Amino acid sequence: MTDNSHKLITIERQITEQQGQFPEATGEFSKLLRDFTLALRIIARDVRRAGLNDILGYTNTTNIHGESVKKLDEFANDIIFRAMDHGGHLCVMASEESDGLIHIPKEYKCGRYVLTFDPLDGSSNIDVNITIGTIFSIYRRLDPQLETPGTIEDVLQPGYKQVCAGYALYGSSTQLVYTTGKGVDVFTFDPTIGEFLLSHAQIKIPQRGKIYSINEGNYKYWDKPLQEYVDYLKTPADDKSRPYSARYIGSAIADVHRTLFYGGIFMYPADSKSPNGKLRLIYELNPLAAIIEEAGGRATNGVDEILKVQPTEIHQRMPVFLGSTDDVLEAEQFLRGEHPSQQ
Ligand code: AHM
Ligand code: MG
Repeated sequence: MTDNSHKLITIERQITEQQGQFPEATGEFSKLLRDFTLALRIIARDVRRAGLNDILGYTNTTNIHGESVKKLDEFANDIIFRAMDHGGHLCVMASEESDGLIHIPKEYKCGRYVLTFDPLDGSSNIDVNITIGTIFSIYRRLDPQLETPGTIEDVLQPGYKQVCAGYALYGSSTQLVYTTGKGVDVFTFDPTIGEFLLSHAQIKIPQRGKIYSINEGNYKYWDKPLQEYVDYLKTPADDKSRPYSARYIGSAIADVHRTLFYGGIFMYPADSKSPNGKLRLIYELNPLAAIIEEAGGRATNGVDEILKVQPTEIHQRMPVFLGSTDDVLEAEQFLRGEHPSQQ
C-alpha cells in the first residue's frame, strides 16, 4: 500500500481529476470510462457467480480463431457492447471474440474514440476458478472532426497511440489496472459499495526479477536461442541470482499482473507450431505493453518494441517478451546470439 492509503479515491474521481489537467478536455473521456467501468462491474459480478449459474461449459460455437467459446466470453462481449454502443463517445469497436469491426448502431451518434478489447482473457481457466480478466485499449479516431462511423484504419493504430489502456482482473479480488500515460494506478473493487477504490498508486515494476513465465511444454518447438535463454535461467549461479522460479498460469492477464508486481519475464514466443506466437497485438499485447512500459518495464516481440509496431490486421498475432527491463534486454541478447554465456 502506498502513502495514498489514507485517502479514499474512486476511479471516477481520479479520471475526472486527470481530465481537469487538460484545458481542452470536454469530459467526454470521463463519461466513456464511466460507461466502461459499468460493464466491468457487471462482468465481475457474473464471473463471481460463475460456479452457481448454469453459465459454465462450452457453447457449440467457435470464435474466429477456431477456439471453443464459453458462454461467459459471449456474455462479457455482449455486456461491453451494450454498455458502450449508445454513449456517443465511440466511433467503432473491435473485440477478440468478434469477427470484423463492431459498428455503432445507426440510431446512435458516433464519437471521437475507438475501443478495442479482449472481453475475457484466459477463458480456458473459467471452469477451474482461476483468475481471468478483461483487457482494453482506447484510441482517438484518426480524424476527430468526423462524425461518421469509424474505419479499419481507426482500429489499426500502433500501441503508442493508446490514450488509455488497462485490464480488469477477476482474481481473489477484482482489480482495475489502468494508465492514461501518466503512470499506472491499481483500483480494487469493493463489492459492498460497488466502487473501484485506488489501492496502489503509481506502481513500478522491479528493474530485474527472479521469475520466468512461459509455456515450457513447447520447448521442443522453440528456436535454439530461446532454449538457451530458458536453460540459462534454470542454471544455478554462484551469486545466487539464478535459478529463476517458473510460474505459468495460462491466463496472460494473470501472468502479466504477477510480473508487474514481482518482476521477471513473461513470454509467449513464436515457435515452429505457432510462427506468430499466440497472443493478439491489438486486444492483448498493446494494452499489456502500455501498462508494463508505463510502470518502467519493457515489452518487445524479441526485436521491436510492441508499442511501435504498425498493426496490419485486427486479429494479428505476435510473439511477446515483457516484464522487468533487465530481464527483457537479456532475453533479447540471447535471441540475437549475443549473450556472453553463448560465446
Ligand atoms: P484467450 O484470450 O482465448 O483466453 O487465449 C489467450 C490465452 C492467454 O491468456 C494465455 O497467455 C495463453 O492463451 C495461454 O496459451 P497456452 O495454453 O498455449 O499456453
Ligand atoms: Mg485473450
